[in-house]
Amino acid sequence: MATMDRDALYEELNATYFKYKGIYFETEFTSPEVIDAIEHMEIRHGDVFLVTYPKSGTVWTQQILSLILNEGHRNGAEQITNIERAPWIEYNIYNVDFKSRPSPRLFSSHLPYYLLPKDLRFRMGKIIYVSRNPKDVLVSFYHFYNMNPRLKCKIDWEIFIDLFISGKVLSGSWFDHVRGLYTHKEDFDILFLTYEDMKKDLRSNVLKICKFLDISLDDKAIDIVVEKATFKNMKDDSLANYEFIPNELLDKNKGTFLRKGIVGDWKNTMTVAQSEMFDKVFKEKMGDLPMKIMWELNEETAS
Ligand code: PPS
Repeated sequence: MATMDRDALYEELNATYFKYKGIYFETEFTSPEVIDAIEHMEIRHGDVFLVTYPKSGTVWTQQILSLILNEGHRNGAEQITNIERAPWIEYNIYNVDFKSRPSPRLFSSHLPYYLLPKDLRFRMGKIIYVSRNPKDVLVSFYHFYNMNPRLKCKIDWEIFIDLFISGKVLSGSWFDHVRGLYTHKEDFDILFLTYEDMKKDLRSNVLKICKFLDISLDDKAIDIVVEKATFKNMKDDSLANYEFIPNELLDKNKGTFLRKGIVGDWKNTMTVAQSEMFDKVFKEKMGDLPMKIMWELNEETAS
């Protein structure tokens, strides 16, 4: 497949995505009206919102939350995909009727803090925010963009780095997204998790989620959640891994949604110069926050 030059790519991106309130969205699956309506979405006590920047472990956490919240899912009795269990509020592609869903409702969103339902700011529902080190997000996002059947040419890696750093990608800037939720955390009932910590010790993160949601599961049930949420088991489980999504939405001839699932894959893709440039940008944009980023992990000691 041919690689696109910068101008051709910008033209194609403009045709595929639209920018609204500072954020890029997929034209085909949402609209400014949908985004505006979200602000007034009625929130119930007990609602759980999984909020992430793309490629940060959303589907992984959807799987974990589905397993925690639904015993039927845990024992395999319910053949319901994660996308139906935890529908996207900004991309409701299956037209799920949010109002008729029984509590506790589970939703997913890549929206920045300022576009989330207003009631969340009054601590009506709970937010679980998962972040991932931005170099791995960048690499994962790059592969994901190249699985988008609506983009006709392969995107150049160097150009994609620029787009990512300047926030000209779906869901906007990683830096703004993470900073936004982090610096407004007092407004929300929120639990922060990281992809890397989940890789390091999945069980303790499952327990953390249960505690936050005030759900008590016995050891056996926790073991099942952990087992069904490993990378390997999710990859083999078509309900968990988005394999059911048609190629018109995500071209699986060009890759798999559950790609590598590791910490530190950026080292296989970024040059030393690209990594150093990224470190500089990271320091400028995030240096004032007391955030610790795990850039790599010894996978042998991980769960
Ligand atoms: S999306 O499109 O924004 O919803 O993508 P998202 O689900 O947030 O992120 C996709 C990446 O998460 C990896 N993934 C996992 N890693 C470890 N363990 C499990 N169980 C798991 N499930 C999904 C997935 O492989 C993507 O990362 P990369 O680096 O591309 O492999």
